[in-house]
Amino acid sequence: MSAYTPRLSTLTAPQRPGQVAMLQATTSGSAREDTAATGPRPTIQDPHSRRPGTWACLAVLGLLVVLGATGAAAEDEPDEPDERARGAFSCDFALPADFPLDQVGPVIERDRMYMAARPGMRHKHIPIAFDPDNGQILTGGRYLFDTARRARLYKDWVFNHFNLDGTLFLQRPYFLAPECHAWDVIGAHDFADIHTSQIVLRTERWAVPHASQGHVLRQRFNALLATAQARGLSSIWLLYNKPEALVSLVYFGDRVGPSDPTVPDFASLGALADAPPLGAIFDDQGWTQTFDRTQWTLTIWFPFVLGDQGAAALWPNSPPFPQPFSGDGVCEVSRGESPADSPECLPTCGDGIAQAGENSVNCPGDVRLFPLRPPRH
Ligand SMILES: [Ca+2]
Ligand SMILES: [Ca+2]
Repeated sequence: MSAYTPRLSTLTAPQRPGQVAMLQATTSGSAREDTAATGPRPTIQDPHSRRPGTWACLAVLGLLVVLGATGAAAEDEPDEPDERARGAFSCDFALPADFPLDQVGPVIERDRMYMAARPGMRHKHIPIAFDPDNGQILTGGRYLFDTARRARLYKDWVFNHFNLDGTLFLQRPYFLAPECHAWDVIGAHDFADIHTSQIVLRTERWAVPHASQGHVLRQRFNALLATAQARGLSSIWLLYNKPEALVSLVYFGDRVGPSDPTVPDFASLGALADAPPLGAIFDDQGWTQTFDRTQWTLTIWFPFVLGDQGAAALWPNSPPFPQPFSGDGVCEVSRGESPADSPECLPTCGDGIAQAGENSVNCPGDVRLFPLRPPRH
Protein backbone atom coordinates (compact mmCIF):
# COMPACT_ATOMS: atom_id res chain seq x y z
CA MET A 1 0.00 0.00 0.00
CA SER A 2 1.34 3.37 -0.90
CA ALA A 3 2.09 5.79 1.87
CA TYR A 4 1.69 9.50 1.48
CA THR A 5 5.18 10.76 2.07
CA PRO A 6 5.76 14.47 1.92
CA ARG A 7 9.45 15.14 2.21
CA LEU A 8 12.06 17.81 2.11
CA SER A 9 12.80 16.76 -1.42
CA THR A 10 12.43 20.05 -3.18
CA LEU A 11 14.50 22.93 -1.98
CA THR A 12 13.91 25.78 -4.31
CA ALA A 13 16.52 28.48 -4.56
CA PRO A 14 15.77 31.37 -2.23
CA GLN A 15 15.83 35.02 -3.05
CA ARG A 16 19.16 35.29 -1.28
CA PRO A 17 21.55 32.35 -1.25
CA GLY A 18 21.80 30.61 2.07
CA GLN A 19 18.78 32.23 3.59
CA VAL A 20 15.49 30.88 2.33
CA ALA A 21 14.46 27.60 0.84
CA MET A 22 11.09 26.39 -0.26
CA LEU A 23 9.63 23.47 1.58
CA GLN A 24 7.41 21.38 -0.59
CA ALA A 25 5.55 18.15 -0.20
CA THR A 26 5.70 15.40 -2.78
CA THR A 27 4.28 11.91 -2.85
CA SER A 28 6.00 8.59 -3.19
CA GLY A 29 5.03 4.97 -2.96
CA SER A 30 7.57 3.88 -0.40
CA ALA A 31 6.17 2.15 2.64
CA ARG A 32 6.96 3.26 6.13
CA GLU A 33 9.18 0.97 8.15
CA ASP A 34 8.40 -0.08 11.65
CA THR A 35 10.16 2.53 13.75
CA ALA A 36 9.94 0.71 17.06
CA ALA A 37 13.08 1.00 19.12
CA THR A 38 15.28 -2.05 19.02
CA GLY A 39 16.98 -1.38 22.34
CA PRO A 40 15.84 -2.37 25.82
CA ARG A 41 14.12 0.94 26.41
CA PRO A 42 12.25 3.45 24.30
CA THR A 43 14.84 5.80 22.92
CA ILE A 44 15.34 8.70 20.61
CA GLN A 45 16.99 6.89 17.78
CA ASP A 46 20.27 7.91 16.22
CA PRO A 47 19.21 9.42 12.90
CA HIS A 48 22.07 7.65 11.22
CA SER A 49 20.56 4.32 12.16
CA ARG A 50 17.80 4.91 9.60
CA ARG A 51 17.97 4.65 5.87
CA PRO A 52 17.15 7.83 3.94
CA GLY A 53 13.93 6.37 2.65
CA THR A 54 12.75 5.92 6.18
CA TRP A 55 13.66 9.50 7.03
CA ALA A 56 11.55 10.77 4.20
CA CYS A 57 8.64 8.75 5.53
CA LEU A 58 9.17 10.18 8.99
CA ALA A 59 8.92 13.61 7.50
CA VAL A 60 5.34 12.80 6.64
CA LEU A 61 4.37 12.25 10.20
CA GLY A 62 6.72 14.83 11.58
CA LEU A 63 5.91 17.70 9.31
CA LEU A 64 2.36 17.38 8.15
CA VAL A 65 0.46 14.76 10.06
CA VAL A 66 1.55 14.03 13.60
CA LEU A 67 3.03 17.39 14.43
CA GLY A 68 0.45 19.30 12.54
CA ALA A 69 -2.17 17.78 14.80
CA THR A 70 -0.55 19.03 17.97
CA GLY A 71 -0.61 22.60 19.12
CA ALA A 72 2.19 24.50 20.81
CA ALA A 73 1.55 24.70 24.53
CA ALA A 74 3.31 27.96 25.26
CA GLU A 75 3.00 29.34 28.73
CA ASP A 76 2.91 33.06 29.12
CA GLU A 77 5.48 33.51 31.84
CA PRO A 78 7.71 36.56 31.47
CA ASP A 79 11.43 36.13 31.83
CA GLU A 80 13.87 38.78 32.88
CA PRO A 81 14.37 41.70 30.49
CA ASP A 82 17.28 41.25 28.13
CA GLU A 83 18.89 44.43 29.40
CA ARG A 84 20.18 42.45 32.37
CA ALA A 85 21.98 39.85 30.26
CA ARG A 86 25.73 40.26 30.25
CA GLY A 87 26.85 37.06 28.57
CA ALA A 88 25.92 35.17 25.45
CA PHE A 89 26.77 31.97 23.64
CA SER A 90 26.20 30.93 20.05
CA CYS A 91 26.57 27.80 18.00
CA ASP A 92 25.99 27.27 14.31
CA PHE A 93 25.94 23.93 12.58
CA ALA A 94 24.03 22.00 9.95
CA LEU A 95 21.95 18.86 10.15
CA PRO A 96 21.79 16.39 7.26
CA ALA A 97 19.01 17.08 4.78
CA ASP A 98 17.46 13.72 5.64
CA PHE A 99 17.45 14.20 9.40
CA PRO A 100 14.20 12.60 10.63
CA LEU A 101 11.89 15.49 11.35
CA ASP A 102 9.80 13.62 13.89
CA GLN A 103 12.93 13.36 16.02
CA VAL A 104 13.65 17.09 16.00
CA GLY A 105 11.19 17.92 18.79
CA PRO A 106 12.04 15.17 21.26
CA VAL A 107 15.80 15.42 20.69
CA ILE A 108 15.66 19.15 21.38
CA GLU A 109 13.36 18.79 24.38
CA ARG A 110 15.58 16.17 25.98
CA ASP A 111 18.59 18.46 25.46
CA ARG A 112 16.63 21.40 26.86
CA MET A 113 16.04 19.67 30.18
CA TYR A 114 19.80 19.50 30.72
CA MET A 115 21.11 22.55 28.86
CA ALA A 116 18.53 25.01 30.17
CA ALA A 117 19.41 23.93 33.71
CA ARG A 118 22.93 25.33 33.48
CA PRO A 119 23.66 28.24 35.79
CA GLY A 120 22.77 31.65 34.49
CA MET A 121 20.97 30.63 31.32
CA ARG A 122 18.14 33.04 30.67
CA HIS A 123 16.89 31.84 27.33
CA LYS A 124 17.94 30.15 24.15
CA HIS A 125 16.66 30.48 20.60
CA ILE A 126 17.20 27.64 18.17
CA PRO A 127 17.16 28.97 14.60
CA ILE A 128 16.28 26.99 11.49
CA ALA A 129 16.70 27.51 7.76
CA PHE A 130 17.60 25.38 4.78
CA ASP A 131 20.71 25.48 2.66
CA PRO A 132 19.46 25.80 -0.93
CA ASP A 133 22.59 24.15 -2.26
CA ASN A 134 22.29 20.85 -0.45
CA GLY A 135 19.08 20.90 1.58
CA GLN A 136 20.91 20.73 4.90
CA ILE A 137 19.14 22.19 7.91
CA LEU A 138 20.99 25.29 9.15
CA THR A 139 20.50 25.53 12.89
CA GLY A 140 22.38 25.97 16.19
CA GLY A 141 21.63 28.21 19.16
CA ARG A 142 21.54 31.81 20.40
CA TYR A 143 21.72 32.09 24.17
CA LEU A 144 21.73 34.88 26.75
CA PHE A 145 23.26 34.42 30.21
CA ASP A 146 23.26 36.60 33.28
CA THR A 147 27.04 36.97 33.20
CA ALA A 148 29.78 36.55 30.59
CA ARG A 149 31.60 34.21 32.97
CA ARG A 150 28.64 31.86 33.07
CA ALA A 151 28.44 31.95 29.28
CA ARG A 152 32.07 30.85 29.12
CA LEU A 153 31.45 28.15 31.72
CA TYR A 154 28.51 26.96 29.62
CA LYS A 155 30.73 26.73 26.56
CA ASP A 156 33.19 24.60 28.51
CA TRP A 157 30.38 22.35 29.73
CA VAL A 158 28.91 21.90 26.24
CA PHE A 159 32.30 21.18 24.74
CA ASN A 160 33.71 18.91 27.43
CA HIS A 161 31.03 17.58 29.76
CA PHE A 162 27.60 17.39 28.10
CA ASN A 163 27.71 13.73 27.24
CA LEU A 164 24.45 11.94 26.48
CA ASP A 165 24.41 8.26 25.56
CA GLY A 166 28.21 8.18 25.44
CA THR A 167 28.68 11.06 22.99
CA LEU A 168 29.67 14.63 23.70
CA PHE A 169 27.17 17.14 22.33
CA LEU A 170 29.29 18.60 19.57
CA GLN A 171 30.56 15.17 18.55
CA ARG A 172 27.11 13.89 17.65
CA PRO A 173 27.46 12.60 14.12
CA TYR A 174 24.54 14.61 12.82
CA PHE A 175 25.99 17.99 13.84
CA LEU A 176 27.90 19.15 10.77
CA ALA A 177 30.70 21.72 11.02
CA PRO A 178 29.80 23.27 14.38
CA GLU A 179 31.13 26.74 15.20
CA CYS A 180 30.54 28.07 18.69
CA HIS A 181 31.53 31.20 20.62
CA ALA A 182 31.01 32.71 24.04
CA TRP A 183 30.36 36.47 24.10
CA ASP A 184 30.27 39.55 26.25
CA VAL A 185 27.00 41.40 25.79
CA ILE A 186 27.60 45.03 24.87
CA GLY A 187 23.87 45.60 24.88
CA ALA A 188 20.65 43.64 24.52
CA HIS A 189 17.14 44.97 24.41
CA ASP A 190 13.68 43.57 23.82
CA PHE A 191 11.27 45.99 22.14
CA ALA A 192 8.41 43.52 22.48
CA ASP A 193 7.46 40.42 24.42
CA ILE A 194 9.78 37.51 23.73
CA HIS A 195 6.82 35.16 24.01
CA THR A 196 5.03 36.51 20.98
CA SER A 197 7.32 38.63 18.80
CA GLN A 198 10.58 36.83 17.99
CA ILE A 199 9.53 34.88 14.92
CA VAL A 200 12.63 35.29 12.74
CA LEU A 201 16.20 36.27 13.49
CA ARG A 202 19.20 37.52 11.62
CA THR A 203 22.80 37.06 12.71
CA GLU A 204 25.70 39.14 11.44
CA ARG A 205 29.28 38.49 12.50
CA TRP A 206 32.63 40.10 11.78
CA ALA A 207 36.30 39.37 12.28
CA VAL A 208 37.69 42.54 13.84
CA PRO A 209 41.14 43.81 14.86
CA HIS A 210 42.59 42.35 18.05
CA ALA A 211 42.81 45.79 19.57
CA SER A 212 39.79 46.50 21.74
CA GLN A 213 36.64 47.47 19.87
CA GLY A 214 34.74 48.05 23.07
CA HIS A 215 34.63 51.81 22.70
CA VAL A 216 33.09 51.91 19.22
CA LEU A 217 30.65 49.16 20.14
CA ARG A 218 29.41 50.95 23.24
CA GLN A 219 29.40 54.26 21.42
CA ARG A 220 27.14 53.00 18.65
CA PHE A 221 24.77 50.79 20.57
CA ASN A 222 22.25 53.55 21.15
CA ALA A 223 22.20 54.35 17.43
CA LEU A 224 21.65 50.66 16.73
CA LEU A 225 18.78 50.64 19.20
CA ALA A 226 17.19 53.62 17.51
CA THR A 227 17.48 52.05 14.07
CA ALA A 228 16.14 48.73 15.30
CA GLN A 229 13.19 50.43 16.94
CA ALA A 230 12.46 52.51 13.87
CA ARG A 231 12.40 49.35 11.79
CA GLY A 232 10.01 47.65 14.14
CA LEU A 233 12.43 44.92 15.18
CA SER A 234 11.47 43.03 18.31
CA SER A 235 14.90 42.53 19.89
CA ILE A 236 18.58 43.24 19.33
CA TRP A 237 21.80 41.91 20.89
CA LEU A 238 25.28 43.35 20.28
CA LEU A 239 28.00 40.88 21.22
CA TYR A 240 31.79 41.02 21.48
CA ASN A 241 34.43 38.34 21.88
CA LYS A 242 37.71 40.16 22.36
CA PRO A 243 39.99 37.10 22.67
CA GLU A 244 38.76 35.77 19.33
CA ALA A 245 38.41 39.29 17.82
CA LEU A 246 34.79 38.79 16.82
CA VAL A 247 31.73 41.00 16.88
CA SER A 248 28.17 39.83 16.31
CA LEU A 249 24.72 41.31 15.98
CA VAL A 250 21.65 39.16 16.58
CA TYR A 251 18.27 40.76 15.89
CA PHE A 252 14.72 39.53 15.75
CA GLY A 253 11.63 40.32 13.73
CA ASP A 254 7.96 39.75 14.35
CA ARG A 255 5.49 38.21 11.95
CA VAL A 256 4.61 40.52 9.07
CA GLY A 257 1.38 38.79 8.07
CA PRO A 258 -0.93 35.94 8.97
CA SER A 259 0.66 32.59 9.80
CA ASP A 260 -0.21 29.46 7.88
CA PRO A 261 0.38 26.11 9.58
CA THR A 262 0.97 24.42 6.24
CA VAL A 263 3.69 26.72 4.85
CA PRO A 264 6.81 28.23 6.45
CA ASP A 265 6.47 31.96 7.04
CA PHE A 266 8.47 33.13 4.05
CA ALA A 267 7.03 36.63 4.25
CA SER A 268 8.46 37.29 7.70
CA LEU A 269 11.76 35.67 6.82
CA GLY A 270 12.05 37.62 3.61
CA ALA A 271 11.23 40.92 5.28
CA LEU A 272 14.18 40.54 7.63
CA ALA A 273 16.55 38.97 5.11
CA ASP A 274 15.95 41.55 2.43
CA ALA A 275 16.20 44.57 4.71
CA PRO A 276 19.48 46.46 4.72
CA PRO A 277 21.80 44.86 7.27
CA LEU A 278 21.68 46.55 10.64
CA GLY A 279 25.42 46.03 10.82
CA ALA A 280 25.94 48.59 8.07
CA ILE A 281 26.50 51.01 10.94
CA PHE A 282 29.95 49.45 11.21
CA ASP A 283 30.84 49.70 7.53
CA ASP A 284 33.34 52.48 8.23
CA GLN A 285 35.32 50.18 10.52
CA GLY A 286 36.63 48.03 7.69
CA TRP A 287 35.80 44.81 9.50
CA THR A 288 35.53 41.56 7.56
CA GLN A 289 32.01 40.19 7.67
CA THR A 290 32.11 36.42 8.14
CA PHE A 291 28.44 35.59 8.62
CA ASP A 292 25.03 36.99 7.64
CA ARG A 293 22.17 34.52 7.95
CA THR A 294 18.44 34.96 8.44
CA GLN A 295 16.49 32.08 9.97
CA TRP A 296 13.16 31.23 11.48
CA THR A 297 12.93 30.75 15.24
CA LEU A 298 12.28 27.07 15.76
CA THR A 299 12.06 27.14 19.54
CA ILE A 300 12.76 29.38 22.54
CA TRP A 301 13.79 27.93 25.90
CA PHE A 302 13.42 29.36 29.37
CA PRO A 303 15.26 28.29 32.53
CA PHE A 304 14.63 24.66 33.45
CA VAL A 305 12.78 23.85 36.65
CA LEU A 306 13.19 20.42 38.29
CA GLY A 307 10.60 17.94 37.08
CA ASP A 308 10.17 20.10 33.96
CA GLN A 309 7.73 22.16 36.00
CA GLY A 310 8.84 25.49 34.50
CA ALA A 311 7.74 27.39 31.42
CA ALA A 312 7.26 25.34 28.30
CA ALA A 313 9.51 26.04 25.36
CA LEU A 314 7.90 28.09 22.59
CA TRP A 315 7.69 26.77 19.02
CA PRO A 316 6.49 29.86 17.17
CA ASN A 317 6.74 28.42 13.67
CA SER A 318 5.39 24.95 14.41
CA PRO A 319 3.59 23.68 12.51
CA PRO A 320 4.68 23.54 9.73
CA PHE A 321 8.04 23.01 11.44
CA PRO A 322 8.43 20.08 13.84
CA GLN A 323 7.67 20.27 17.52
CA PRO A 324 7.40 17.83 20.43
CA PHE A 325 4.27 15.72 20.67
CA SER A 326 2.54 13.12 22.78
CA GLY A 327 4.07 9.83 21.79
CA ASP A 328 7.50 11.19 20.83
CA GLY A 329 9.29 9.20 23.55
CA VAL A 330 10.11 12.16 25.83
CA CYS A 331 7.69 13.19 28.57
CA GLU A 332 7.48 16.97 28.33
CA VAL A 333 5.75 17.83 31.60
CA SER A 334 6.01 21.55 30.87
CA ARG A 335 3.76 20.99 27.85
CA GLY A 336 1.14 19.40 30.06
CA GLU A 337 1.85 15.85 28.97
CA SER A 338 0.64 13.16 31.35
CA PRO A 339 0.00 9.39 31.30
CA ALA A 340 -3.55 10.14 30.22
CA ASP A 341 -2.48 11.40 26.82
CA SER A 342 1.21 10.55 26.43
CA PRO A 343 2.33 6.92 26.62
CA GLU A 344 5.92 8.00 27.31
CA CYS A 345 4.85 9.60 30.62
CA LEU A 346 4.99 7.37 33.69
CA PRO A 347 2.70 8.41 36.55
CA THR A 348 5.76 9.38 38.58
CA CYS A 349 7.32 11.62 35.90
CA GLY A 350 7.36 15.27 36.92
CA ASP A 351 7.97 14.97 40.65
CA GLY A 352 11.67 15.73 40.31
CA ILE A 353 12.74 12.33 41.65
CA ALA A 354 14.17 9.51 39.55
CA GLN A 355 12.11 6.37 40.10
CA ALA A 356 12.02 2.88 38.67
CA GLY A 357 11.21 2.92 35.00
CA GLU A 358 12.25 6.53 34.50
CA ASN A 359 15.35 7.27 32.45
CA SER A 360 16.99 10.22 30.75
CA VAL A 361 14.89 9.68 27.63
CA ASN A 362 11.38 9.16 28.89
CA CYS A 363 11.71 11.49 31.89
CA PRO A 364 14.78 13.74 31.67
CA GLY A 365 13.08 16.28 33.92
CA ASP A 366 13.43 13.88 36.84
CA VAL A 367 16.51 11.87 35.83
CA ARG A 368 19.26 14.40 36.34
CA LEU A 369 22.64 13.52 34.90
CA PHE A 370 24.78 16.63 35.30
CA PRO A 371 25.43 18.11 38.74
CA LEU A 372 25.40 21.87 38.71
CA ARG A 373 28.50 22.05 40.88
CA PRO A 374 31.48 19.72 40.68
CA PRO A 375 31.88 17.53 43.76
CA ARG A 376 34.42 18.76 46.31
CA HIS A 377 37.33 16.49 47.10
CA1 LIG B 1 6.25 13.92 24.47
CA1 LIG C 1 9.83 10.79 39.01
